[in-house]
Amino acid sequence: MVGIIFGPPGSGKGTQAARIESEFGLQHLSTGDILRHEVAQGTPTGREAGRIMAAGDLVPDELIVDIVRGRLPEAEAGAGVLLDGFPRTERQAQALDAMLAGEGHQVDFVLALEVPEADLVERLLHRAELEGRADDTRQAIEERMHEYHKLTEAVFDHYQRSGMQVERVDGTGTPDAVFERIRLAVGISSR
Ligand code: B4P
Repeated sequence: MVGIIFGPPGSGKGTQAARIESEFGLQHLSTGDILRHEVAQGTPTGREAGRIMAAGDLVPDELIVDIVRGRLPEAEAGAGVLLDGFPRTERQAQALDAMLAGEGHQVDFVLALEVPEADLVERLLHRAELEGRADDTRQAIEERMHEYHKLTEAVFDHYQRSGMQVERVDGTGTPDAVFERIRLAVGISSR
């Protein structure tokens, strides 16, 4: 099974993906986490991505597609994979579709978390106080929202057009309340 958790920055993708992983056995593959690990390790990929991420911009499609291509087969091997933060552009969505088609697979569901922008900014500024993430500054958050509207929203349309199961989920309220809505929306059986 291949699922995508989709939504604007701060909508709770990482938070909910961790729960879906532990309850449904889908392996959580977060491109943001992978990139932050590369940055922390000081690898060539991390050096290229770190500056771009801190500014709130998207890293180049080719770089991220290569990362996912390298990890997808292993991640898919068990019960399936939940992609978090990927695809984030139409080109990434096309690349993913082609990768999966090569194995006779396709995206099974897309979960789209919906949260008003004012709440998103508040969540990210709150996280900045707790974790001090380089891209949780007011200026970078503004740029991330801009990139989301300019490039990432198109991914939602891409999957809706192709007739996939796309579920909009209200992402407001407590993480527990959001997870209950996800459980109802996707209806995947627990392992
Ligand atoms: P990500 O790591 O994906 O960052 P994000 O969109 O902010 O999501 P995240 O998962 O961290 O936050 P969440 O919504 O769970 O990407 C970071 C950067 O990496 C990108 O800007 C880009 O530069 C680069 N990148 C990654 N993938 C890429 C790709 N495919 N192509 C190009 N570039 C890519 O949670 C946010 C906060 O809200 C948390 O503090 C959480 O505790 C809180 N929260 C969650 N649920 C809540 C709730 N219900 N109520 C209150 N708070 C809640």
